[in-house]
Amino acid sequence: MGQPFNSEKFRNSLVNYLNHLGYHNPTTSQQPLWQAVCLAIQDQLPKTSPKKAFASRHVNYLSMEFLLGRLTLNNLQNLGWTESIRNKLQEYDVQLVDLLECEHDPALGNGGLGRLAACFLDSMASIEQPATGYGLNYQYGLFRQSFTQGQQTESADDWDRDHYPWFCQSPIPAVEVGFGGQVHSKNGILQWIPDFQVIGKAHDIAIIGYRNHHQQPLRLWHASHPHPFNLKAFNLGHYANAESNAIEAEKITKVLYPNDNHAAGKRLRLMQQYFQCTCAITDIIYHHRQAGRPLAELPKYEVIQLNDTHPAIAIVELLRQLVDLYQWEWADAWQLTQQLFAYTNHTLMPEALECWDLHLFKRLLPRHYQLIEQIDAWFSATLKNHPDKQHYKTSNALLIKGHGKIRMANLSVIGSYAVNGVAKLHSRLVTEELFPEYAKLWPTKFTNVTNGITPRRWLLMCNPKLAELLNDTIGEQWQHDLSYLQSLENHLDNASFLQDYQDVKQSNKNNLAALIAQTTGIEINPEAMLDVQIKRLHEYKRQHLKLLHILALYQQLKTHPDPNLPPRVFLFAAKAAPGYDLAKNIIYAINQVAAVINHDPAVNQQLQIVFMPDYRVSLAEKIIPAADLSEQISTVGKEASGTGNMKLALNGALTVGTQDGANIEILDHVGAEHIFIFGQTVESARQLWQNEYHPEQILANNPQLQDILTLLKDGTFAQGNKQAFKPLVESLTTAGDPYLVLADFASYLDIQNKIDVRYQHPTTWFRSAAINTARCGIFSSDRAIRDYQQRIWLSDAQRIKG
Ligand code: GPV
Repeated sequence: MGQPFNSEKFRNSLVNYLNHLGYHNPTTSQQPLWQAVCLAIQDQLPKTSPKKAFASRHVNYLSMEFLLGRLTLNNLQNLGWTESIRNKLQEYDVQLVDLLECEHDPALGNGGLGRLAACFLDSMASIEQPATGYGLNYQYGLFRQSFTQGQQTESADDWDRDHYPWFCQSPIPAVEVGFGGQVHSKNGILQWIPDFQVIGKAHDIAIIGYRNHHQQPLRLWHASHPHPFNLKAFNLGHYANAESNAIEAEKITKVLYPNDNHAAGKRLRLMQQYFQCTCAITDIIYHHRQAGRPLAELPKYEVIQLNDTHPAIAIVELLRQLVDLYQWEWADAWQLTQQLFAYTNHTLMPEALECWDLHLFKRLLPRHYQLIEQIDAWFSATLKNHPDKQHYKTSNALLIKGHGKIRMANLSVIGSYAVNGVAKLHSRLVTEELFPEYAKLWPTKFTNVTNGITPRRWLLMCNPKLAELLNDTIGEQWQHDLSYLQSLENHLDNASFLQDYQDVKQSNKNNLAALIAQTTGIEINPEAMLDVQIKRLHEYKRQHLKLLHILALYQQLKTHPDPNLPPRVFLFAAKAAPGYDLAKNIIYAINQVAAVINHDPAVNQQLQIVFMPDYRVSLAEKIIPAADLSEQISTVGKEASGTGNMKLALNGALTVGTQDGANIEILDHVGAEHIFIFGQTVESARQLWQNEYHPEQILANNPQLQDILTLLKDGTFAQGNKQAFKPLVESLTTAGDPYLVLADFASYLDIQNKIDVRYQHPTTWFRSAAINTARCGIFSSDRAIRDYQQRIWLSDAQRIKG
């Protein structure tokens, strides 16, 4: 049930806003019109949600990233107002579709981790799990990407946050956040006197539930300085310094760090983390006390979910506030803290596990450093009578003094009552490989919650034609409960349904082909198989394995033309972190290979390669509904879950994937005939690594692979430059191929041949595609949130009652 829409009120607000913005009729330029439309819609939203009795605690979801994507259509759709607004705008000769393109994606996240947070907010609002999201209001989001002669070029992502119309007024008190300074002892009481302070101001975005009159805040903090202009410095003639404090403070929320699965270890990043956590903890305590509740009851009403270790310093900040501001006994404060926090781990990659340099940490947060030493001492004390205590102390210490580091994952496990991984395999590896000792000490602390995706954005909104076909075939119930997609199974032998399903895919492909032509100038064959790999660029995600496959086909067609090979379009979209040279070299290599192959008449009727620049949520929404084949080919054990894999399968792409992350669960649900699995298992890979892996032997025994590497080394794709792809070639050879690309190459080619054969039988292919849609309901983020409720968020009392 949607919310009632008041057309007259909308018209009046719209005209008012346009006047206010200085435009006097709605047929004016599109950008201000889009803003006015959003503001006029906001005017109709109730200011508060109806109060209900809730089954579970209020969730505070702390994340450094929320990769929201555009909100306008999402909000209209969740409110049930799309048609009314579309019609109203048509009265002014304005097309809603055109207007929606005016919105610059809010890109306050890097990839999977940030997008998961956004899906979770949508689900929590939609299933009425009370929640507040806490994050940062970055002035610049993830960089924009373009290509210059095949190389990635970055530019700043100014999303014009000061005029973003989906922010709403939030009467939240500002927060003071201190940095640096010293800890003094006064009459036995410790006092932290920071060197400087910044002010955190809250900017709320309303997260609107699906057709349920429910909304709750995403609270993003913006840093500024209490005295933006230093009058004293100015009067003393220090003109240049008069604004320096303000500049320093503003820096904190200037830009999102562009690293995915990689810890930068920079002071400013730690400042961002601490700033965000202090604002969130202060706000949580403030609202709890406003409700007239004693502090000791915090864990009865609230839970704080940490989205990886980036906000882990919140654990220490809560402890600090209880001890220093509310004069609690240390032991009581620590006990309460441990009842409040839950930690989600999103990676096992060593370079992504955050470790802070002790000296940097101590200089910036001297009081927190003391508290961490006390937590460390508490942990040692709990091990006092443990038989294996020496081993525990060295392998699990929070502070590794010898190395001068603080390990944030260890802090997160020790400070939380629950720890989860994000797919079954990953959660198993969290206990077996990452924290085996903790898992032995506290076996009940560890659990799994497999990730999910919101079906509102990732089906209903991005694939309206498939949504309509589903409505016509099985009714609309799937929109509220995605497990209803199962009833599609009854239609799999219905030829006309399968034809409609195939027609939807073709129509989505035609639309994407037009977009590709417009953005890259490449005219793809819309009838070809559309094979997509869309995700951040990372060695472990193995875009270079895909490149080797393309080169194998190229070489095969050049030497033995084969008219029976079905045509394919290989589509990539990926950003590389600006400091990640090897990832950038892989982008360059793909672009250079594309330039040659796309212009070679001997192969370009069968092979086309497109690298779409500037991968972002709004682009994913256009690619996913059109894809035939979904590449999920990470090195086993490295991709914690993946969520693009779920979006693509739900929209009827068949997966080619390794037994990694959530691919394994997709396999379990869709069945082995409807997915293409290849490569090493976690166990066989573990053996390879343990017994010293020898990629040079694989190479020596595989002439095809040798020829392919020669192509990359002999300048064929780089106007004769033999060094162009040196980093890429070295990673596969002299650097020892740490991501097992060569180990999986043969089995990858083999499965790709099977895929070519299968694609030549459209009825079986599209039946499998429809089966993927039917069986992926489990990957709704509504299900994931219900799992969090059951396994983590319900208080003990609620669990017993329920
Ligand atoms: I840690 N993830 C990410 O996008 N950025 C990070 O910094 C870290 C993890 C991702 C994982 O790589 C994905 O496998 C996973 O699906 C996603 O987080 C959400 O859990």
